[in-house]
Amino acid sequence: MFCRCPKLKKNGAPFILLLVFGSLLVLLMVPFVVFVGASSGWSETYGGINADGGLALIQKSDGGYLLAGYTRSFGAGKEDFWLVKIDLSGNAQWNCTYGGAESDIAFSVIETSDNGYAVAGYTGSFGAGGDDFWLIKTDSSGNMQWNKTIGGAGDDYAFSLVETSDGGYTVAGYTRSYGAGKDDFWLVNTDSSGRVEWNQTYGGWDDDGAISLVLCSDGGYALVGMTESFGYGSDRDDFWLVKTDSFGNMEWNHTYGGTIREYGFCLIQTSDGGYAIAGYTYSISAVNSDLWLVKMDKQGVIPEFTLWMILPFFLIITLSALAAKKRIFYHIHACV
Ligand SMILES: [Ca+2]
Ligand SMILES: [Ca+2]
Ligand SMILES: [Ca+2]
Ligand SMILES: [Ca+2]
Repeated sequence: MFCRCPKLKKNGAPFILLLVFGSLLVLLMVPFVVFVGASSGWSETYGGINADGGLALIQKSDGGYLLAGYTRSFGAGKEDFWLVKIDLSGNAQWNCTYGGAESDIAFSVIETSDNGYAVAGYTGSFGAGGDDFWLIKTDSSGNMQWNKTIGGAGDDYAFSLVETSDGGYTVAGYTRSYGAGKDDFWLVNTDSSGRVEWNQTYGGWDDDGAISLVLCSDGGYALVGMTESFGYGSDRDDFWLVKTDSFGNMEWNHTYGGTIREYGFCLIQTSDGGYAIAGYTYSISAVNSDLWLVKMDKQGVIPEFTLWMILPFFLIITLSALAAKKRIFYHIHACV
């Protein structure tokens, strides 16, 4: 089955036991229910007997939530894309699976301007060979309106997507089918029906993988991930930030990292027009890896500790030294 929207069932227990213990619990927990009802917190699990996971979460304009990820419990085989719509109290309102016999995993979801959803990830069930980008468009109830595979003979993985101002979509990830060698950043733009309008690869001879994509305030794009082609090179992965214009032409790029491994996973454009990247670092950590947050300016530059910053301290120290020397001179002169 290609697309299913089954009803989620709670894991079963004998009805009588549930009735007895349920009644006792209700009596015992009345004070707690009143307390919990007054707060806005809750926790819920969603899934079946096999492995199921959430990889993306958005809050909807109506205040509910949409989870995207994968399910091995439901669907057509191995992992399938899984969307779960949740109300404000954590109740699953509907869920849909999308996929075929092989592994299909959703990494990113957005609510679209028509109140539907666009989902990006990869599919091993369909496409041109290996894994391919898989872009799915649904209505507001999760019913699939169209889907597109994008890729070549190698493995191609989509991790992030945005809706463009003309109602199209731009998807980022990495490709082994095209580019300069091994994995390359891959940025693909489509029209509102998922037809590819342009695509660009960025990378060198070694592995380069984009994870996060931002539609920038100037209409261009910023992508972040890791590179082994640039920076410290092979087996010493660095954060790699690539800035492009609105057609994916690279404007500038920067690597950030040290002599060991750094992976950049999350990217935002900050309110001052700069960028911030979160990921992890082995080079600049106490033990093992540390979370690493890097803030840079509009050109991707981390401001250095420049001379003008230390100039006031230098002047204060010099003047203090001169004043001290003068006091000593007067002291010696007075003693003679
Ligand atoms: Ca599948
Ligand atoms: Ca492929
Ligand atoms: Ca490469
Ligand atoms: Ca590194």
